[in-house]
Amino acid sequence: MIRDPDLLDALTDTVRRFVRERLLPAEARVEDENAIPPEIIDEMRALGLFGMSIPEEFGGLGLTMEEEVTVALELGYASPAFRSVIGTNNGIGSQGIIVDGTPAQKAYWLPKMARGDVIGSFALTEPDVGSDAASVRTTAALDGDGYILNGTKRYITNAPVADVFTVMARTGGEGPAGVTAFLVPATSPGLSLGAIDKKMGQRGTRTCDVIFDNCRVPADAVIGGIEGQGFKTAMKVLNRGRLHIAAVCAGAAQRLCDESVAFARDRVQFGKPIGEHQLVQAMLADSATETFAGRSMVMEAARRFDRGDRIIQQAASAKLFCSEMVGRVADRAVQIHGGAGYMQDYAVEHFYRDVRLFRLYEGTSQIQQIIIAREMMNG
Ligand code: COS
Repeated sequence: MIRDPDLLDALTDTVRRFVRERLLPAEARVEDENAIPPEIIDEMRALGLFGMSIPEEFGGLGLTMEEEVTVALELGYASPAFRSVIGTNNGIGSQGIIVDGTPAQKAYWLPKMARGDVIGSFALTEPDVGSDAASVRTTAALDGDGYILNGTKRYITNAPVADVFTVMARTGGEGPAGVTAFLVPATSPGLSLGAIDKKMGQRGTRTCDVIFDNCRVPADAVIGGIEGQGFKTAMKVLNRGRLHIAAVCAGAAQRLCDESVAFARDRVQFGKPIGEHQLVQAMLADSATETFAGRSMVMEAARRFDRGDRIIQQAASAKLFCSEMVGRVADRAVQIHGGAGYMQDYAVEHFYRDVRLFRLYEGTSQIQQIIIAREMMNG
């Protein structure tokens, strides 16, 4: 749903200009330094990007899903690490509070997150728990007027800079019904961080372990105040997150198409630009077609989300298709660039590594297939 097309156009234009004028020129520096320049983070704050999907009443832009994916398509055009800075505040780091938080939790955390003063992070994955999210082993034992958390969370995006974690921990028996979601400030006694992970790509985005060693939180840290709802909260958060990631993939695919066309126009072999050779044209055409398909899927799923339809299947389909699609597009982009595509002088080299993550996080492609098939079988 687009509430005001002119306003959305203005926002999209602003973000597009920001991406072209500020982010693209900083990509090489981010690769070299493995960090996002602080002035860029400040500019993102000023643009309101930390609170895109946080409701207006809490100081965010309150974008609908269709509006959010429109902006995410633009942000996806730059190195994924830039989007990741604001990704958790708009997605998995804040959505648990938005969808299931108590009024007090919303009033306390959301305005700070919307301003970018507080960075939220989502701690579900563990050393022994990834796809089987209902099996989390981190425990939260009731103790007087609070809970004691013990366990380790792994590969947690933005953990090194996070101020508050949405933590999935076991309060009851086995399975999904035993999982509760907690809001745990990074300063909580007993919470510590592991070493920064050395990743394949997405340099500039930091992940690490989050370790709970008798970490005490008050009873009002339970999201929504109800035990046993954490798994469902996580699933709802991921439904929205997967659509957002699909949009980022389609945005990255567009960038890879544009880089490929620019190179194919410039590079001359056999007496003409390689873009005039049919075998290169076939790769360009396949990439453009798949990018268009991905973009169309994302927009349609987002419209249905805003209508209030059940979009579990469509969000999973969009995530599955777009993350796999951008992998193929990145592969073709490197192929079109030839030897140059293997060199760090060209953006396609790091995009090739960066986009690999999209098939893994917020549910692997195989998990999306399982979700899609289950929705189909359950009618
Ligand atoms: N949206 C809303 N509710 C959902 C849901 C969704 N996408 N998926 C499951 N639920 C609900 C179910 O309806 C069920 O509710 P009831 O108890 O009221 O019936 C409850 O949650 C338990 O669901 P289910 O029995 O399907 O749990 P499973 O353990 O079988 O879940 C999947 C399996 C694959 C869906 C889940 O483990 C999953 O999504 N794994 C991937 C996790 C992931 O993305 N990890 C990445 C880390 S986060 S970056």
